Order: sequence, then structure tokens, then C-alpha cells
Amino acid sequence: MIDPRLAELLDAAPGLRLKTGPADLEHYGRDWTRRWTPAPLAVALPGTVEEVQAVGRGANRHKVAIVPSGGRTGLSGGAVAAHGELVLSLERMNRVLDFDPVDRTLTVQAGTPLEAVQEAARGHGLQYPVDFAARGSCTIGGNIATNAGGIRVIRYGNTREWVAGLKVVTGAGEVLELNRGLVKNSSGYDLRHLFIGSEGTLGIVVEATLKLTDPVPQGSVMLLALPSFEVLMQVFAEFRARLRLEAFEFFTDVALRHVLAHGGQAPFAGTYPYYVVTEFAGGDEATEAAAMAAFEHCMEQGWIVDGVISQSGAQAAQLWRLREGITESIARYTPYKNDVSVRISAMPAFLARAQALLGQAYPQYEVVWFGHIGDGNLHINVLKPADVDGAEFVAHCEQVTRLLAQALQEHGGSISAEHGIGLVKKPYLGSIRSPEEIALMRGIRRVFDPNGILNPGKLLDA
Ligand code: 2HG
Ligand code: ZN
Repeated sequence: MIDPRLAELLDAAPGLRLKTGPADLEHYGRDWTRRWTPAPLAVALPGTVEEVQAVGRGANRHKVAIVPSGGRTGLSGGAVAAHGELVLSLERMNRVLDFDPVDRTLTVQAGTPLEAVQEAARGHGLQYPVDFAARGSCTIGGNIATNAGGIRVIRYGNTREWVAGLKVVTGAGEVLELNRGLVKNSSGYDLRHLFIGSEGTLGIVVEATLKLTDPVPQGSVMLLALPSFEVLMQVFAEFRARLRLEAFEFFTDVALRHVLAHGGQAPFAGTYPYYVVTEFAGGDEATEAAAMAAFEHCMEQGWIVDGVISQSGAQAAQLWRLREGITESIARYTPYKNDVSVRISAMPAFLARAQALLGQAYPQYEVVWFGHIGDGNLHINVLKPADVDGAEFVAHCEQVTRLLAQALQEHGGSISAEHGIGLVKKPYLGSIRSPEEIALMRGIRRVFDPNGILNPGKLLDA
């Protein structure tokens, strides 16, 4: 028999789709973290803003928690429903609603996959430049909820920079139109920015008006081999000084080995401990000369020991695969993930500290280092050995994360650069936010969601 709360929902919004089968509950109740057992009450799939409002009203009436759900590619447990929540999937709201050639904006429903946004922009001769490996599965609503970053932040910034307007349904069921696509709007608090990065705790993003920009002509991609961690920031400084960088990403040989185990060709005859993938716009002679000058200077200094440069789009894609394939290639080891950042200027000191700390803390585990080094963002993945119990492994890694959080605090960094706090990083929020800030965040949450129905337990406790 159908739960009376769900029957009431269907009465209020007959067009709403509900899923309650065990396979659906499992599928929609988890994200890429895989740490929690999914146990939602049901999955609601609205097709309109009014249906989202109906779900909100019903949830408020019965004090049922809602977990907003996009592509569930999150890595911090922000979209996990493990306690009888109602998952509100935006999957059916996946249409491009409008393109304005004068404003150069694209208005899309929140469930639109990032890749579809990028394609729609290209179709109009423009680009939406936020980009990362999960582009085919993640949705723009989820990108906004976490202020997603990715591989081109160094040039274009995070999702926040590209949101010109938002339509949201608050926890109280009101519809708000925030900023309405304006470039200039000095009229008090910019609530749009509160919603960006709020991890589904203030309201449900239902539509977004996104800024687009000029496409960049196909540039070149270089793969560089480095002899040590210590020279990484010198290589970055040299390339950044001479070229307009679109991306500057690093990974270790351990990461490369995992990617190659899944297919693809080794880029060099030999192996080296560290690699950088960098992309720069241009394609003209001056850019090529600048890239060669940077490369040669680094070789002379002994900061680079080998390198290749793409000669075609296909080769560029092959080189990118070596970096973009990392997360997928290690997924079967249920990695414990750290996603940390410091200011770029603090990176050399922090790198040395983190390497010493983690080397000592994890002698028995394989640790995969990679990340957006040009943004001061490191991803550290600790792989679980098959014979170690999952809970024991996580408990051990959490002890180390506490030490890492302390080191980050000393270096003025953040425990979550781009994946969000969710459930995974909640214990460490105090390492980046003061008690006063956290109290204000709680207060803001209560204003938008007075009954505490929106993604409870995520980001911060009530
Ligand atoms: C990336 O940069 C993503 O590829 C995933 O942020 C990072 O798996 C990770 O730790
Ligand atoms: Zn990343």
C-alpha cells in the first residue's frame, strides 16, 4: 500500500512521478561516495516548478526531509539519502529554456547535464567554460549546489562566476528569482550567491541563467614529466609567466599506472614520478615559441625531464585522458578522498608538509596524488586494500584528516576546495569556518528552511 504522505503528494501534483521500487531507492539514494547504505522513503521526479513546490509543501506538512538530487556524482555525500528522506530528483527538468544572443546567456532547467549545457553553448558559437570529467553525468543544479570547479578554473574561475540568475524554491516553498540575469545589480544582498555552494540546504535550484563566453581556438596540450614534487611550483610559475594557461594539472606516476591499467598508451618510454598536463590557447607561432622557451628553461634547470606536445585534437584528448581518467580508474578501491586547497603562494610550504604528514600516516596504503595545482587544489586519494575492513579504513583515514585539517588551518587553507562539505567533511568544517561564521550559517539556513526539511545533516547540523 502506498504511504499516505505520498498519496497526498500525488493528489496535490498528479503529474509528479514517484518511484518506490528497491532498485530505484538504491540508485537515487546514493552518490559516488558509496559509504552509506541508501534508504530513502521514495523518489519524486517533478516535471515543473509547481510540482517542486508541491513536493516542498507536502514535505513541510509532514516534516519529511528532502534530498535534492542531480547527477549524484558528488564525492562528499551531499546527495545521500540514508534515513527515509524523499529524494527530489531534477532528472526530468533537463531542458534548455532560452538563449539570449545579446546578453549571451543560456537559461536551463537544473537537471540539465553539464555536457548538454556546453553543447548548447557551442551550438550558438559560444562556450560555457566550466568543465570536468563528470561532465556527461553531473547536472548544472548539482554544479551550482557545490560551486563546482574543475580543470579550467585557473582561466575561468568556478561555477559561481558563470551564474547570472537563479530560480529557486526555498525550504518554505516560495519561488525566488535571483538577480534575473543582470550584469549590474547593486540592490542589497545578492541571494544568488548564497545559493551557490549551499549544497541543497537553503532551497532547490530549479532554473539557472548562465553566462557564456567566446570560444577559444583549439590550443595545445603538453604533458610534462617532473623529477620531484619540489619543482612543481617552479614549473607552474615559468609556464604561467609565458603563456595564457587554460589548465595546469598534476598527477603522480601511481595515478598514471591506474589509468593505464584501464587502457591507453604510456606517454613516455620510461616512467617518471610526477606529471603535469597543461593546456594553453593559441596555436600561433608566438605561442608555440613561448611554450618551447618555457619548456627549455625548465629542462635546463632540471625541473622537467621529458615532455610531449599534442599535434592534433585527438592527441590532446589522449593526453587529457591520462588526467581525467584517474577518478574512474581508482573507483574500485573505494578511495578515501581529500580535496584540499591553499592559496597558490602557500602551496610549496603546504605540499612539503602534506607529503611528510601523509607519508608517515599511510605507510601501508597506496596514496594517489593529483589535482588542480594551478588553483592551489590537491586531490589526495587513499586506496583501500581489499583485505582491510571498510569502516576500519575510514576510521583510520579520518584520524589522518584531522591532522591534515590542522596543517591546512596553519597554512590558511580549506578542507574542501570543490567537492563540498556534505556528510564527509562535516566534522572538519570548524577548521575553515569560525564558530561565529558557523552560527551565522545556521541562522541563514533557518531563515530559508524554517522546518529543517532540506538536506538535513549535510554541511552542518541544525
Ligand atoms: C577531479 O579533479 C575531480 O578529477 C575528482 O574533482 C577528484 O576523485 C577525486 O578525488
Ligand atoms: Zn577536481
